[in-house]
Amino acid sequence: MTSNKHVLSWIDEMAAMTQPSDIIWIDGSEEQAESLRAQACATGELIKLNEELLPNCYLHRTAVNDVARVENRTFICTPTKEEAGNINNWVEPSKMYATLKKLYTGSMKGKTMYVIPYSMGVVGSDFAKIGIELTDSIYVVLNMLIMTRVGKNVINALGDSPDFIKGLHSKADLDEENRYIVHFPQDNTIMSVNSGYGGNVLLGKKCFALRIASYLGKKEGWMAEHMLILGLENPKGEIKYICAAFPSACGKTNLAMLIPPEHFRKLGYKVWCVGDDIAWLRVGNDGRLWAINPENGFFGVAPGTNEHSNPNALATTRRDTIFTNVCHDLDNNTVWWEGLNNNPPKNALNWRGEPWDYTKYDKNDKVKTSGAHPNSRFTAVAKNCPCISSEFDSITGVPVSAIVFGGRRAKTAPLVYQSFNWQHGTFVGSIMASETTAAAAGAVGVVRRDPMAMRPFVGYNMGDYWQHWLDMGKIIPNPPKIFHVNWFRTDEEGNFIWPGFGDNMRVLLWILDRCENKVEAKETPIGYVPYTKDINIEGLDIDEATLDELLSVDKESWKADIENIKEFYKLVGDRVPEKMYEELAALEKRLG
Ligand code: GTP
Ligand code: SPV
Ligand code: MN
Repeated sequence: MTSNKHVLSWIDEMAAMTQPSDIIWIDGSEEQAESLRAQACATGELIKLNEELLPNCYLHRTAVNDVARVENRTFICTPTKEEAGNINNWVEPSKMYATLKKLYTGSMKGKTMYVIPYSMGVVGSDFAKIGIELTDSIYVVLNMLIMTRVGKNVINALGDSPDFIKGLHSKADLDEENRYIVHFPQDNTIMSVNSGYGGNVLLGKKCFALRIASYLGKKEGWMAEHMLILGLENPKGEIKYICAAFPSACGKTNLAMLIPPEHFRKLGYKVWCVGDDIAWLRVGNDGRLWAINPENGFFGVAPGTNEHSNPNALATTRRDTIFTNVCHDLDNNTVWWEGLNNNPPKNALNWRGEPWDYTKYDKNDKVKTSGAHPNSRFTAVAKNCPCISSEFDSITGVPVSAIVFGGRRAKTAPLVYQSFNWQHGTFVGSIMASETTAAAAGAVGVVRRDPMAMRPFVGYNMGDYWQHWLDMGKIIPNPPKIFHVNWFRTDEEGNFIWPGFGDNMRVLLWILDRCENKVEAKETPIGYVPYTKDINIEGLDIDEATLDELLSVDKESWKADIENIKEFYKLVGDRVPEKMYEELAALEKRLG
């Protein structure tokens, strides 16, 4: 498919090591995809679902010990440990290459190696970057065909250039002890072995579009962020764009596809989805910050997705979708997950493929008793989303009015606040914290610092990453305003106080009003907080006292948080910018 010497010699080298019996280039054609689906169905790797109810949809189960990203097995192998920083795992590159070589040697014996040329971003756009993933998994090929732009036009766009990201993936033995997700930023190289799960193996996504891209962005003056991109259209037909960074499984997909509450819908408000997970951001000629979504599909959390919480996501998954680790309803050959509806299937297999008894479900032990794994996902085509933005394929992207940070905080963080300026906004991002979720292996519900929702995804030193944010602020003449939201505040019984989901639009409207200087706000030690009257609660069953509570800033819990922030800054280490310490001291002073 190409005469590019850089591509061909690299493939030769990888094939000599992994020793596949066959090499097949993926051309992006429907015929080839269809024949791969058939092959995967024949071996049981995929299960074809009910063609009438779920056309062109498939179910896949991963190994039971391979259901989420593995942060402790993820490495950033820069020449020095200092460059990777304390937040990332690091091994000296030549040592890591040697370790990996052993694991890859002969790992594709008797198997086919698929060559997937893909583009992150619209082929031909200034934003776009090309990658090639080599994999021994048909599941990976079929997912990449949805999640990225794949095909001959990519290889044509690359021409004879050496400028592409090399990705090698082998499932090998799926051995947990020898599972490695490794990045060599200086070599434009990603190597993943012994996993078959999402973020570990779809190398265009977290590995390239966040870890490698964040490194490139630092070098080249742009940003790669764990952010959704949405357009909010007002009744006049004007659309303003917002990017929001929430940690994994904290509501990006939901917010990106929001359906306005009825009152607003009737007035003509609409939300358009540009992206649900990753944004690449650049300064435009007009001095604003512009965003593209480098992906082509959604790898979204299934549990909790339903007709009320996210009808757009649900509609997107009704065709051309690969479901991973959900529950299989055998009566009608469809899929189910917790939170889809109140009718769990009676004749079903759980995510492990075992007969499932829904009456045994225990929400305190989901992994053991649920039908679908808590981190089960759908891989769906972005263009199948009913609210996909007309700018989805735009080569320039969309201009960003606001950047929103957020996380799961039962206390401390109010519903929304605005930073004083870009530098303070960077500080607000740096101190983000959230309860951990099932998206990564490990304990769930533990509060941890997750700066900019990028803790697992920064491809270099976290301190330098914060400096990059500060530097970007200086080169954006007309920067977006920076906010922080928290949909997850709870009462004494642990119930969410804020209704969330579609009603989050009420907060977005305040945010946009602030961007346009249409509304005053209350200055507090942590930033600008709305006056209760300025959050429109028309049609919402919530009283002012509750809203007051949601918007309150509890100084004591903030003071307690300061200690934890200091410890975290210490952990990040020497490269924390001085400005961040100045902001921290200023916050402490304002809190009194
Ligand atoms: P990744 O794909 O892992 O990066 O996650 P994401 O940020 O896209 O997460 P997603 O939108 O799929 O959110 C998943 C979880 O957040 C589900 O359990 C949702 O029910 C819950 N969630 C999303 N929005 C809200 C909200 O406004 N309020 C509450 N209470 N829960 C929400
Ligand atoms: C996340 O964990 O933030 C995801 C899912 O978006 S994965 O692609 O598996 O990383
Ligand atoms: Mn994500």
